[in-house]
Amino acid sequence: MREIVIGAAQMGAIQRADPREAVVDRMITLLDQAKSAGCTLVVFPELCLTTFFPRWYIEDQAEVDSWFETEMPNPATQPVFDRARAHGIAISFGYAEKTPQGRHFNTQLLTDARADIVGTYRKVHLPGHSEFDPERSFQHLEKRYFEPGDLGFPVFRNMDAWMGMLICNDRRWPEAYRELGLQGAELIMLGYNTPIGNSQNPDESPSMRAFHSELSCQAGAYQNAAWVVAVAKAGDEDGHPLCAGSIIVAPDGTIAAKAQTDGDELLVHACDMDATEFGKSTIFDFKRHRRIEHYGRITGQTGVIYPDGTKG
Ligand code: CDT
Repeated sequence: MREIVIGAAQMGAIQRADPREAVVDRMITLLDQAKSAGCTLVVFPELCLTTFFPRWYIEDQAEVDSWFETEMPNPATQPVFDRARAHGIAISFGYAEKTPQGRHFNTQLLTDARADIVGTYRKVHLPGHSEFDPERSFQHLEKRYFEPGDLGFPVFRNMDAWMGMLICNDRRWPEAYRELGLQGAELIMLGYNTPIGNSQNPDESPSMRAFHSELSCQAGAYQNAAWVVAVAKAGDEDGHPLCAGSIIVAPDGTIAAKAQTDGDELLVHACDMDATEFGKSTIFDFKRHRRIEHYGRITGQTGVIYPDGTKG
């Protein structure tokens, strides 16, 4: 048995005017709850230090940069690392990263139980658009503010387990999970900010948004025999509601824990990394069953090409 007691630290809304220090206080409260619950690893949402700023069209680069972190930890976030270290809890959280070279990424970090960073992941699948779209009731400008991640899908040895990360929209792409699965990932941690209300599909209900989130995470867990911890930033940010429904999914695809609110809420589950062994050695024994001679299109093309050669 290789048990990790995991806390999925869902966070409620963060308004545009909320300073990082106020958010950090909330993260510390969740860490204290996690300590009381016996957690040894806590996962926070995507871009968890600020409001989901890609909904705002901002032309001034200095203002854009004000949403980014140029180092990690930094004075605002150091208290989170200090509390995690004091509790002996490893953490993973998402933030907007500006590198010393001036590059911008949507990033998630992972620490060990001493709060030392063991690795980072930069979001590969960036949804939305890059220019102001007057047709939309709200913007989704991730393609404007971030570059696609340049680190691939790394997997790290941490706490006697193989761990990888995805970020939000990545969870909808089976290729992302498979990249991690092919490196033996036993635990996949991801955070998300998923708007409710879709100006491109006004009929889509909030429950459909939540269903698709669960469906994607459960499929990714089952098809790679890995634990998936999916953590929302939820609630209403300045009139823009976000999908809640954080979940911890077992390697057989079943939901082990699920959030009940759209606010700050800690889900706790004791996750046995050895529970991944059955799936990895039977139906998803990749070495025996995968037929890579038939998978060329997966990496050879992006869009659809019909059998008659026309492009979709
Ligand atoms: N943050 C993020 O990636 N959100 C996307 C919204 C897609 S709709 C433009 C998601 O997949 O949840």
